[in-house]
Amino acid sequence: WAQDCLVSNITVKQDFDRMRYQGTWYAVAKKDPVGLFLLDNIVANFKVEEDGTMTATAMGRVIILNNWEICANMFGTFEDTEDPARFKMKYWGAASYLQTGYDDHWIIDTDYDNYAIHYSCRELDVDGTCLDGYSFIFSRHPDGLRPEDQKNVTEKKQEICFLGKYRRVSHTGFC
Ligand code: ODT
Repeated sequence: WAQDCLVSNITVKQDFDRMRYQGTWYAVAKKDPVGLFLLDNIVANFKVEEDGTMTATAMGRVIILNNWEICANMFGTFEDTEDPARFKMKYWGAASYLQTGYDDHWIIDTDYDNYAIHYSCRELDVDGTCLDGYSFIFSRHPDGLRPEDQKNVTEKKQEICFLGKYRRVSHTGFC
């Protein structure tokens, strides 16, 4: 199996179940995009609204303008696509000086109860690989991934061609 790193060849979670994905997820690792935003203490909370739309809130430490360190309150709504694990995420902040955007939001893998691997490519390179993207590794447990999930998560990091590009996300109680 030769890895080509084409974004179009990346596989996602089969039959993704948004109901089971609801609730709190703690970021344990992150591959940053260009111009990173969320630094650490990142916690996301997913919900399925009455009309079936998936939404989420997220908190995280960010540095704004003049080196102000704050805890950002972010909101996102997820637009469905033909694939249940591939969404478009529209996001904005509780305050106007926070980041807004419209990104791909793919669930690469999850077991719903312990771990999840998220992926977003913001900019495709001319050869079809990802020029600028980011990814979060989430855990249901604030203290990190279970040892038995680590091998699978490492394999998925490799499949999305981000292996070695992650940093650990600390939870210090800032947010
Ligand atoms: O932090 C960066 O550098 C990348 C941009 C992050 C966008 C954060 C938007 C959060 C909106 C609320 C949604 C929460 C769900 C998040 C799940 C995965 C990461 C986007």
